[in-house]
Amino acid sequence: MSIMVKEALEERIPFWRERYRNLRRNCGERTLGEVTVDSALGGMRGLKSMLCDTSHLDPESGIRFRGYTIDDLREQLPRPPGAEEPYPSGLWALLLTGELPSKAMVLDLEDELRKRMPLPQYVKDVIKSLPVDTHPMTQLSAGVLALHRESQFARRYTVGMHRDEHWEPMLDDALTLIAKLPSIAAYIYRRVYRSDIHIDPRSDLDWGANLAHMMGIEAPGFVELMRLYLLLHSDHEGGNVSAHTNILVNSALSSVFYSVSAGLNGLAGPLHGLASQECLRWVVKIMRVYDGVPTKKQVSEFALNTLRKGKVIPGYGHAVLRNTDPRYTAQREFALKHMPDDPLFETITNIYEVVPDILIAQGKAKNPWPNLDAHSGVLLSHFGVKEHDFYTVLFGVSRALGMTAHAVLNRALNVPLERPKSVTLDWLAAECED
Ligand code: HAX
Repeated sequence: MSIMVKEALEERIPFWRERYRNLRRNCGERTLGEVTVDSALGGMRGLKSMLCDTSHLDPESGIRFRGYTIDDLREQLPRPPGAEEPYPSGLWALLLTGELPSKAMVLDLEDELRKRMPLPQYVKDVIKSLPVDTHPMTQLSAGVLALHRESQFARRYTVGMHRDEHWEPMLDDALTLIAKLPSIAAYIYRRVYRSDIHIDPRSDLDWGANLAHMMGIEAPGFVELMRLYLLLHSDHEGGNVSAHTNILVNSALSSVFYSVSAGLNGLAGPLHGLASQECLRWVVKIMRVYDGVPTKKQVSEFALNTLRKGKVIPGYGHAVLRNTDPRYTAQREFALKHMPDDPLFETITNIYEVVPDILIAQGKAKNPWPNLDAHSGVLLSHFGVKEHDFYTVLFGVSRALGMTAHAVLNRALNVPLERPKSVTLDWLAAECED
């Protein structure tokens, strides 16, 4: 493998390693914050206790990918000829290398991904061995796990490899996984919802466009949506459930196939990535109950009823964000351009105007504003992907860009095994009595 992304990493890794070593050597004892009883009991919210260089989440303004906003990237990343949205693979190159890639670097990466795209038969067989009504996220996670057979990292580790070389086969595996993910996702889609009739990738299409093609969704605009979607869902710092799970598992020197599969299992939870399917279900249900686009009063009635039943409003709230998610806003801009009159879009606009006030009045959610999952399903549904159970699979394909970048970079820095200290309730009670 000799590709430009690898060369860029080879050039930058010595600098990053020195910085990492110096920080540990010179500031290792510096305190970054307090660990409170609430940290231990409340899901470690806000605890600054891990490294993630690919993106940073500001509670007010949202995500920055290597310092760039979503708008920056939509403007500055290379695009396929005539396309509105950039190559998602360009975003991956940015996450990995820390610098905006040239068009030549992205095309080089696209070539490498294209070569590795075909799916081995045994992966299809593993997926096929599951009952067809198995949740698509289970099928995705199983398919990714099965790919561990391809792991160059595992092979070289068994033979014996210096730890400073770990990142190279990790990158090789990351390329294999990212290349094959659209094929796995499309295989599941066609298996479950399209009579098990499959579509081969095309050699003239980029990674994002091939996903749309292999799913068989020909609606104009869907390819652009896929490129935007794959960019927006890719990375959200290191502490969210999927990213953190991947980092934790990878810290044991498990391959990216093991660690990303584990991360995907976290993404499959309704408080995380499954919120995208839950959200669209909720929207469709309101429209069914009120026979079309609901008025704001009807949305309010419906939302209050959801809360009364002790459920959350899907797509609203966030563990870190304290404002409307810019990923929601980017999708809203896309909808205003491509589907302003779609009744689903009108409905979520009414929801956006009503739900934050309801959550504020309820006084529990720290963030009453929408996250990206509040919008994504409406866009997918507009272009014909109406199978809600599948939405988190697309999220997973995108999130793997971030997860694999974390794995490669943490191996480059030789970040050690994660092993926080747990405490018992008795220990905490005794501590609090002092
Ligand atoms: N509807 C109703 N209640 C909500 C709420 C919502 N959308 N969001 C938060 N709350 C409640 C919490 O359930 C919690 O209630 P209790 O005190 O009774 O336990 C309280 O408000 C405080 O929660 P918080 O501190 O504001 O939120 P957390 O950091 O604990 O949780 C969540 C963040 C995203 C899980 C939460 O806001 C939620 O459940 N939202 C709905 C599901 C959702 O949209 N998930 C996707 C998030 C984005 C993401 O990761 N995508 O992959």
